[in-house]
Formats: sequence, structure tokens, C-alpha cells
Amino acid sequence: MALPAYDLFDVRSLLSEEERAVQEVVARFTDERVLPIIGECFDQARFPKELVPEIASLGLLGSSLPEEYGCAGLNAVSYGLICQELERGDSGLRSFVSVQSSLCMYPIYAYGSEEQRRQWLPRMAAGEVIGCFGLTEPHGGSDPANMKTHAKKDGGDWVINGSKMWITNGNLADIAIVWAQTDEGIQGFIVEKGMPGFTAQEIKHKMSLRASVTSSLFFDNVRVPEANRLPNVKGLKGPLGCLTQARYGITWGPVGAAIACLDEALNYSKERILFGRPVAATQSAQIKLADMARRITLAQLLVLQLGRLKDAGTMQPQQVSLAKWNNCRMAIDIARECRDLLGGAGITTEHVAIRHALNLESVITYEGTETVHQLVIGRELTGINAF
Ligand code: TGC
Ligand code: FAD
Repeated sequence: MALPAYDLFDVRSLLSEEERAVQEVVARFTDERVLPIIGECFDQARFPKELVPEIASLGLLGSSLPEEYGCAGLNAVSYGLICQELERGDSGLRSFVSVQSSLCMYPIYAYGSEEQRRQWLPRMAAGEVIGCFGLTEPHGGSDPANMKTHAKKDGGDWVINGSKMWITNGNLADIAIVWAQTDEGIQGFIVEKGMPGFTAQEIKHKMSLRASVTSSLFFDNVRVPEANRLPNVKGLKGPLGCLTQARYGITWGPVGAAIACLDEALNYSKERILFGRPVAATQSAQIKLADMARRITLAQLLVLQLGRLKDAGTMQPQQVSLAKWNNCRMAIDIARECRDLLGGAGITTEHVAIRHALNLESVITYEGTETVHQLVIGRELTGINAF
């Protein structure tokens, strides 16, 4: 019996019925709604905002948060599968869902007041309110402790000054979760679109994540009421705690991107006849394809175990670092190798490999660069901080 090419170890059999159902629904959405338009969106540098209501109606926004806030209350493995299937379409769509779910809804849920949860989460789950997450600053994203953006208490308000850079959803967003230095350490604020002094400017000329909005945010004496401060966290562990959630989803996403590339390269190399035989009949192509399937299989098993640990409440940030490093590296290498197997045809967005390869340049950089995650593991092994 032939093994399914993209699931050589039958990882699917390890999923629950509910997890399989979630994967099927999102896979169908990607096949029917994303793949027909996404190449053109990438060409046009356009985020397909028209898909947001459907993404919301499928329960994909804040999917792990409780139903009492209008969310789906799914487990971590289901969230991972959502990320995997969306990123099989495009990293930009997965980014949109990661930011909304893990970087905006999660901090409101985990660090916000009950009023803030009730005010924002149901509308964010419904896609009526879009969020962005402002941590990175122009002088260096890897070292967020060196934060210049600050908030000063003034009567019952806070006054925020500074800037953020490379912010996904920035120009789309109705609210921004903004991290700022205060006299009591780093704190998070919900900054609303239209607050005087708050502006967003889209970053143009990107060659990666072109179907996603990326912006700079500027804060010029932005007055934010105390009611918009996230009351239940202080210090860098606030934003880093959100990053652990988002990075977890990102460990799954590139598995989808890699599967999309392998699928395309397999089909192409079986049909492409050179020197009187299909490219897929050559030993070198088969070794390349087999090696891709091997790496995808290892990545699938890695994220499933990570998800099981998360659902058991025992997942550690260092484990997320290892998986983010491994799976981004796996996917970007596979995307580039698939691009090569397609020859010249591989350089246009008629085929998916180049788009995924270019997108993965961002995915391997954001949420902690590959080097940052390697140094996290190095520190774990040696006990020595090399940052
Ligand atoms: P350190 O100063 O030792 O720790 C500060 C506090 O934070 C705690 N902590 C964590 N908590 C949860 N999750 C984690 N991953 C955590 N890492 C640290 C830590 O226990 C401590 O707590 P406490 O109670 O003692 O105060 O910080 P560190 O030395 O561990 O951090 C250094 C480093 C380099 C790892 C960290 O600064 C880092 O991760 N830098 C990279 C920054 C980054 O990833 N930025 C991402 C911005 S957002 C983004 O890219 C969104 S893209 C989204 C998309 O479009 O999909
Ligand atoms: P730098 O930190 O300047 O790093 C430059 C180089 O130095 C890298 O190669 C890095 O690995 C290396 N380096 C860093 N530290 C060390 C060290 N100790 N030793 C050796 N080498 C080191 N941020 C947000 O806050 N919100 C968002 O929504 C968001 N979305 C993004 C979307 C896109 C498309 C992109 C590209 C980025 C996004 N980011 C976002 C920012 C992202 O998190 C940062 O780009 C990332 O953290 C790296 O920061 P940097 O770009 O300033 O690079």
C-alpha cells in the first residue's frame, strides 16, 4: 500500500477526531479560497482582507481561548493544525491569524482585566476588531529589553512616546498592543486607532510576506487612559510570554509551506521530461525529494509532541525555540530546493516555491531570528548566556 507522500509516518492517526475535523475544514478553506487568489495577492502586494470574515466564521481567531469570550476553545494541537493549513496557502495569512490570536487576543486574555476581555475578545474573534502587536523598535528587534518607547503617568492617563517597526497588520489594525518602558518596568497598553498622536505607516518594497501588511507605528504624546493598560503583567516576561504562544503556532506553519512546495515539485518533476525521461526518474531528483519528505516527517513529529506538551501544560519556551529553529530552517531549505527542481519556471509566482521561499525569509527572522533561538538552546545546554 502506498504511503501518503506528506504523512509518511501516519501522524494523522495520532490526531483526535476533533483535531482531524479542524484540519479538514482549514485545508478546504485554503484549497478553495486561498490558493486561487494568493499568487496574485503576492504579486500585487495585497493582503486579502476579504477573507477575514470567513476566517472568523470558521473560528480561527483566538481559537484556543474560551468559548465564553466568543472563541472556539480548541486545544493547542488544533491551533497548530490551523497554522499549518493556513501556511500551506501563504505565510501571510498564517501571520494574520498568529498576530490576532497569539499576540493580541492572548495578552488581553492573559494580562487584561475582565472588562478588557469582555470589551475586545468577542469582537476580535468575530474579525470586527483587528489587532497588531508593537514590540520591535527600529534600533534592534532581537534585544527588546533595550526599549526606548516609554509611557509616563499623567493624572489618570498614560502618555506614550516612541516608535515601533516591522509591525504585522499595523495599517489594518483597530487596536495595537503596545509595549512601553515605564517607571515600574515594561508594561502593555491597548492603543486605539484614532487616538491623537498615533499613526501607522505601511512599509513598502518588501520582497517577502507581500500578501501581508507590515507597518511602522509612531507615538507622539499619545494619551491613553489607565483603563487601557494591561493590569496583570509587568516586565519583559509580558511580551515574551505572548511570543511563546505565537512562536508555538509558527513551529507548525512552515510544515504547511514545505508540504506545498514538495507537492508542487513532485508533480512537476514527474511531468518534466528531460534527456528522454521524467526528472523524477533520476537518482539525484529522487534523493532530493526523499530528503524533503524525511525532513517534513521529522518536523511533523516534533510539532505534534510540542503540541501535546502544550496541551499538558508542561511546554517550555526552550522547546519552542528548538522547534521554531528546526522547522523554519527545514521549510526554507525545502522551498529553495523545490524552486531549483522547477528550473526557470520556479522563479515566477505561477508556482508556489519562490513565494514560500521568499515568505520564509521573514518567518525565519521574526519571532526571534534563527540565531536568537540557537543561542537560547546554547544557553540551556551550557548554562552560559551568550547574547
Ligand atoms: P530575560 O531578561 O532573561 O527574561 C525576562 C523575563 O521573561 C521571561 N522569559 C520568558 N517568558 C515567557 N516566554 C519566553 N520565551 C521567555 N523568555 C524569557 C524570563 O523568565 C524573565 O522573567 P522574570 O520573571 O525573571 O522577569 O530575557 P532573556 O535573556 O530570556 O531574553 C533574551 C532573548 C534574546 C531570548 C529575548 O529578548 C528574545 O526572545 N528576543 C527576540 C525578540 C523577538 O522575538 N521579537 C519578536 C517580536 S514580535 C514578532 O516578530 C511578530 S511577527 C508575527 C507574525 O507576523 O507572525
Ligand atoms: P536585529 O535584531 O538587528 O538582528 C540583526 C542580525 O543580528 C540578525 O542576523 C540576528 O540574528 C543577529 N543577532 C542578534 N543578536 C545576536 C547575538 N547576540 N549574537 C549574534 N548575532 C545576533 N515585530 C513586532 O514587534 N511585531 C510584529 O508584528 C512584527 N512583524 C514582523 C513582520 C515582518 C515581515 C518582519 C520581517 C518582522 C516583524 N517583526 C515584528 C520584527 C521581528 O521580530 C524582528 O525583525 C526580529 O526580531 C529581528 O529584529 P531586527 O530586524 O531588528 O534584527
